[in-house]
Amino acid sequence: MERTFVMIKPDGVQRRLIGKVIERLEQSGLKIVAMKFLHVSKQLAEKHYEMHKGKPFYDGLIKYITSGPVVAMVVEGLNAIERVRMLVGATDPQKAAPGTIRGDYAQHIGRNIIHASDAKETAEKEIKLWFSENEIVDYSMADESWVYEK
Ligand code: IDP
Ligand code: MG
Repeated sequence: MERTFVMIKPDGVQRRLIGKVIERLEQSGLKIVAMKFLHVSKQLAEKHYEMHKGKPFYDGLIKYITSGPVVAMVVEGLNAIERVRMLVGATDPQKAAPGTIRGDYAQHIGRNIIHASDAKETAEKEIKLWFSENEIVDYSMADESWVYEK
């Protein structure tokens, strides 16, 4: 099964949306295999968003992501990377469809609640950056044969 990295950003935590966001991931049949609550250091934030260095929103983005605690997760499931991106919605909440997390809970591109890896390589890289191997838990769910035919 595919794995992806998901983070509930500081605005999601401050607005008490942790439960609602996790509920959406769980309801779709995705499985959480790692989770932690932490204040992101400037160093981790810069590493995580290194591809955006030099962009006009970069400084604000680092400030935002380090402004309060976040929930970091590894989520597993069939096509988890693309599936989670679909549940999350477009980067700009103004363009995110209703029914998506950003479409339902956010207003502004600079306060868009949640991060999710966008491709196989970034998912691998981000999971390694945020979690050590022994923080990822291997287990089965009781309803697996009801979520997946095989
Ligand atoms: P993504 O989170 O949907 O993958 P990216 O383009 O990778 O979107 O941008 C990373 C994050 O940077 C966004 O989620 C958002 O928090 C922030 N961001 C992107 N573009 C802007 C912008 O134009 N203004 C403010 N923040 C932005
Ligand atoms: Mg991105």
